[in-house]
Amino acid sequence: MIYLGLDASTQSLTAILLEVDGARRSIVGDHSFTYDDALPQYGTTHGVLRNDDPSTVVSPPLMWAEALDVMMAALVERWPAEMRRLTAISGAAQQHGSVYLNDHADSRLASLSARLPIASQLADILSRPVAPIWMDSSASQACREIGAALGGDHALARRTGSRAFERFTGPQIRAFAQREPGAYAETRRIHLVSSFLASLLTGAPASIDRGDASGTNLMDLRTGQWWPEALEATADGLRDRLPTVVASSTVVGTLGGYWRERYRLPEVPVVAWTGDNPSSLIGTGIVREGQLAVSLGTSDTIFGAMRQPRVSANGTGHVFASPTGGFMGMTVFKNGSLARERVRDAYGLDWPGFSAALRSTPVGNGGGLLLPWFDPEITPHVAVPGAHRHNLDAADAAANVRAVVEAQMMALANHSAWMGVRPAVIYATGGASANIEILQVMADMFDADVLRQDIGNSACLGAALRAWHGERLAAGESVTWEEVAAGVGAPSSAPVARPIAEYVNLYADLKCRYAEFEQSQLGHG
Ligand code: XUL
Repeated sequence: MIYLGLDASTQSLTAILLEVDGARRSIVGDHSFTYDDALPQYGTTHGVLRNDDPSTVVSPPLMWAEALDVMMAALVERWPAEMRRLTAISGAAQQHGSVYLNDHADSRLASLSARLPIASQLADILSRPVAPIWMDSSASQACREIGAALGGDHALARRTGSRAFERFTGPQIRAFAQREPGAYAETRRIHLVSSFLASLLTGAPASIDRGDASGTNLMDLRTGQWWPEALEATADGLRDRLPTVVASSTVVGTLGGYWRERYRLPEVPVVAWTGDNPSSLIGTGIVREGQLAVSLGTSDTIFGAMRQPRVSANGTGHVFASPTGGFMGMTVFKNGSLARERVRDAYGLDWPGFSAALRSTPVGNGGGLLLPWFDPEITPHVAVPGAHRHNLDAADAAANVRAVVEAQMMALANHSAWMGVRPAVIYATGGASANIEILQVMADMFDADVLRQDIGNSACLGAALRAWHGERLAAGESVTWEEVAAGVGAPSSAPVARPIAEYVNLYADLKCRYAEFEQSQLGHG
């Protein structure tokens, strides 16, 4: 049986073909491309469009639709036999982004012609030509209004898992309805990136899974359904515009005629798509409480499974519904890979040069600190971007490389303390987990062994594993999450980095100084 997992991240689309044959699982194909390279006609940089205002970050939904076409064509060309034997599909997508469809959308999706590319047939179904994505931080006023209407930050966090965050879909919808009331009135349906892409595959409006619905400030975490008061506090007539919420393992439809005819594919179930972070939880195999994973991607995230929703008192992180039916805690940093690249490029380095700089500099950087807020930051909340240095010469390339990596690891450690987990092991994933020098800083900072997955894209692997789990469940066979997480999803058992006591002690002190520096720059010092 062959399962297709897709991951539509901020910068790229990735696919994994997973074969499950009794107890044996293997990756029989994988493919990835960036939107900038494969679809330059959309004019994105790192998958996004920006203007002069650093708080506004959007992407073209039609680019994601065309990317699905490009991907299916590539998969069928490279793995024709496997694609003909496809059993089910699921996906993961960057979280929070919203796609606004008008009255034409349903009938258009139901009657796509297999002879024409999909994107060319969707040009007039959008009531908003762009989708605000998770990097957008322009909805501050909407956050304040929603928070105030629903009893304040803590009350909102207890109900939905998070206080109002600018990138969350509810505040984004409110900001859109206020700024463009005419376009909002023309909006028939609002999808998350995940449910939009699932709808393109099925040719009908797809439900939103509970994991990704947790990133909206609109779902009641305990009931797993939209929270009526939050819908009302966000925008008029919102209930009618949102798809239903379903458990993550739900089959939301079957592969539509467009894909079957155009690529000669079988009529397979499509399992609900989820957000990339909930999907990574499955892909890293950390389905039990007490384990933590760090994903070093466009965003850096730290997350772990939770049996009961425990929100942070100071509003730092998020609690999401997990695809396993439980919960997950998470903290998110916007200045992830783009900040590492920014430092790499500012000093004319390549990745080997970046690693060499880490090797040549002392642990703790002689006390040199950097707050790498090149973009407005999510954690802690920073509206006006800027990098701040302490004891650090901006001209010293190697010291700045160490400073950005140590800063990111200190922020990950400090701002995940609210989860109350002191892990003996950290599961590292995402592009930058290929860099062993970065993982050594992680091991010393967390005083934990670091395990790395052989498969770098855990969100995509999670999607393929969820396709398997959901398809089997629909067929009446229940595969446990322990079984799903075993084997191909589990990281290799030998740590790739182990903590060194001397450096653990040094970082324990530096983490406090970093927190003080952060507070002083935020104006609370
Ligand atoms: C999660 C978040 C990011 C995006 C990036 O809350 O904002 O991790 O999901 O893909």
